[in-house]
Amino acid sequence: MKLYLNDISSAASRVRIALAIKQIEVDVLPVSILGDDPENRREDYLRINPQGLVPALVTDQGGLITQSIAIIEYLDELHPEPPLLPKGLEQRALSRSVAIAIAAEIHALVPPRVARRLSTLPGVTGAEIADWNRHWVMEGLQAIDRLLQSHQAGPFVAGQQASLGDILLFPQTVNAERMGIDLSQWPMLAGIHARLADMPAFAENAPAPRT
Ligand SMILES: N[C@@H](CCC(=O)N[C@@H](CS)C(=O)NCC(=O)O)C(=O)O
Repeated sequence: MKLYLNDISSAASRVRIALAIKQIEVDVLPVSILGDDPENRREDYLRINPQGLVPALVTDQGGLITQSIAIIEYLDELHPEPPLLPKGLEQRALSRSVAIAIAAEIHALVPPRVARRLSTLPGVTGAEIADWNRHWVMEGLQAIDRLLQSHQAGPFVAGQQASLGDILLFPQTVNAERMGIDLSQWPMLAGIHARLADMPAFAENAPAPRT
């Protein structure tokens, strides 16, 4: 299989974590996503992934899978052990809820293409874009912490094993810390983050810092 990615991408980090948990090897093809002429917006890459985003997986059959959650679920169905969703139905739903809250409600508001568009609007400064990013990450993580508290979650997002929800949570909390957000204001979230940071599949596949 071939995985198109960028090391700084938190969406690609999710897939790298899933691959590490399952010990699946793939060919990695880097795609630049920052700057004035990033590879992800070029025609060559749009022919591979019409959405122009990373990650994108090309399967052994030559099929294209886009969207990190769909890729992770594909890998989980292809190689069921160890499973990436808990056994209990409600726990599976909780794991998915957290994953979708991160992908759809937090990350979707703060990727490079949003910053690029905001920077073209009259009078919008770099500081205001940083404030925008911080706002959505803080509001989103706070809501997830409350959700996890209401489910009396632990030690991981949905039970005793790290699952899909944790795989999406970790790159987001790593990036939140890099933005200067103090996770200790959300003790449940901070506890889960710390346990994940101790696991090599997570720690070794965190998104790289932007240089
Ligand atoms: N919902 C998508 C998000 C993919 C995405 O936004 N990836 C970012 C990197 S983290 C990207 O390719 N950004 C390029 C851009 O925003 O122009 C997923 O989960 O795979």
